[in-house]
Amino acid sequence: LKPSIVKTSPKEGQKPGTSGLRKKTKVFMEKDYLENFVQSTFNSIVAAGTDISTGTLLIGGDGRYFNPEAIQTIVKMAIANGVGRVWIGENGLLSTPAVSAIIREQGPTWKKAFGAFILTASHNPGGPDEDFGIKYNCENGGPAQEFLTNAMFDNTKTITQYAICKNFPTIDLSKVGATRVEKAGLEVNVEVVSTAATHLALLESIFDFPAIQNLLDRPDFSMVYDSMHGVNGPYAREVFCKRFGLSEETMMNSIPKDDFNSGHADPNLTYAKELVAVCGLNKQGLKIDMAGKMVPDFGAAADGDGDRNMILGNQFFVTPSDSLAIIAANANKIPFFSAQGGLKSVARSMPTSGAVDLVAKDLNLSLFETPTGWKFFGNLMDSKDLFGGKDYTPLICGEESFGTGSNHIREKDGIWAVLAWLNILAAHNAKPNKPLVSVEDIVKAHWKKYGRNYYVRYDFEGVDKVAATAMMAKMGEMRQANTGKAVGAFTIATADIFEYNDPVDGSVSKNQGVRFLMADGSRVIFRLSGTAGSGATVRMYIEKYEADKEKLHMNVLDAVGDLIAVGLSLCDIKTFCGTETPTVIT
Ligand code: VG1
Ligand code: CO
Repeated sequence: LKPSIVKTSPKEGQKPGTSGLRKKTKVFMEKDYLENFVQSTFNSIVAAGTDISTGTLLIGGDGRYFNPEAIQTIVKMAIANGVGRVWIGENGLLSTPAVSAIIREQGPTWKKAFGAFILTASHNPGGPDEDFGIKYNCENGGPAQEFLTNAMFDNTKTITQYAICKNFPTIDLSKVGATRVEKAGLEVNVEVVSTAATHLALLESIFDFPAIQNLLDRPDFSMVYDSMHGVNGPYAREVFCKRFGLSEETMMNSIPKDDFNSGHADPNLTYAKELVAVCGLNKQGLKIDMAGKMVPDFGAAADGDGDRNMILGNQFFVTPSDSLAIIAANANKIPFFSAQGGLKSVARSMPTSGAVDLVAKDLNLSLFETPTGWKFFGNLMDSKDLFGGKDYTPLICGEESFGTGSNHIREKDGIWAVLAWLNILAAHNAKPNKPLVSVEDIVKAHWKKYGRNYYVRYDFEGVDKVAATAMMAKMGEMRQANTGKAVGAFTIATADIFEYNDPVDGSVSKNQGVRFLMADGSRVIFRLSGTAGSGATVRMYIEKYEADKEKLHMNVLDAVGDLIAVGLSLCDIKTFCGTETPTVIT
């Protein structure tokens, strides 16, 4: 077990983005590419004071192509770097929320994980010609904070060598159990662990499972859950088939595949088209003629790594921003929150609609607006422990990009959101012998009370990075000139570049997107994606609030059509990037 020291040289562009480092799989397969990043991570966490010798390192991924090979490499490097114990998810699989749950699980010191490598590019397609990714999560179960990802990036720019135990045996990832190897009198433990149990136990402690069981047992209620051939399948079966006794038919695409069956495991109206059709909708979220065919009362989908969710009712689409607001408004029906004296705070990423703000105001909750990406929610969740801060928990967080969760872990949690909706539905249907209160009923009642935040996001994928960067810079430069200007039927009250001052640790994150805040409360926001494996993706977020009770049930694109036109002219994407036709609308 003698570590080899291998000479290497820096690789371009190893800066972790919104959620880890994502590149084409072939780039990750190049000589030393993965090794450099892993070594830089070890160097950075050790420099930051992490004791890697006494705790456990967790490794798992979403099952995409190159996942097993990457795991074997990381194990050999972990041992060479002095990690005492390694846990690997069975078959190399671990969903992102399960990783977070396992890291946070309390146990004897050696059982407590100090961190994890998650091998995922999340919703990006997988396969030899698609994307791969790697992300490091810390002891709190959340993605590494910016100071650490910056340190990793700096390390990748100066790296000269890495350590690897080339002769460490290849681990059989399909066999749960331990491999122990003596190393200079020390025992090195590598253990393949079965993965769903910890997460399931946590979920069971959060939700009212008996009430959900009653709902699922109703003859007039049916559901489907599309795991899109990502890592979510085994977890969904564990909860819904094994625990709740539903039939296999409720599980769509639940076998993980290394290329997601050539699909795009992104739960939205465009990519989850199989589920969307089963639930009686088209990709605009409009009802289609089902010719008398049975439609499920509840539909859900997950992304590649199981942290995203899409919620559908019977021929009804719930936008992620509305879903966040409605879960927050109904949090008292979920035991996790009611047992702690009620929900205390809500947080949303900046581009997420203000629907949850209205709930926060109504229920007197603290409200936080953070940059895009889950790592910013972590500090709020840990506020009590950090810098002697105020306790903002229990807290519910969400993003417009189909991510929702709470402080039960430090990642967004797809299956949590699904169970939250089922718990809320169960509570609304607690009285026996009454017609089913549907997803649609709950959403419409919410709009009636709070008004509706019409919302749409346009993605322009695969545009030229230089052109897109210039477009963003131009809007940034023009912000003062634009403020006060009338555009179409709107007046720009403020044009600015969003910057976040973390209320817990005082850190500042600059340049988090250009905002046009209109005098009537409407918003147009632009960002460049931080998860694109190559090229650039421009995101345009459009939001318009409607309080008029007569106008709550419009087609979204009709409701915000004029604001979309304003957005397209404000950014002038046609001139900069040569297109104004989005590749995806969500
Ligand atoms: C996107 C989403 C963001 C999400 C991130 C990671 O980032 O917009 O809300 O947190 O993906 O989600 P970006 O920078 O491309 O806009 V996942 O499920 O891909 O880990
Ligand atoms: Co994801």
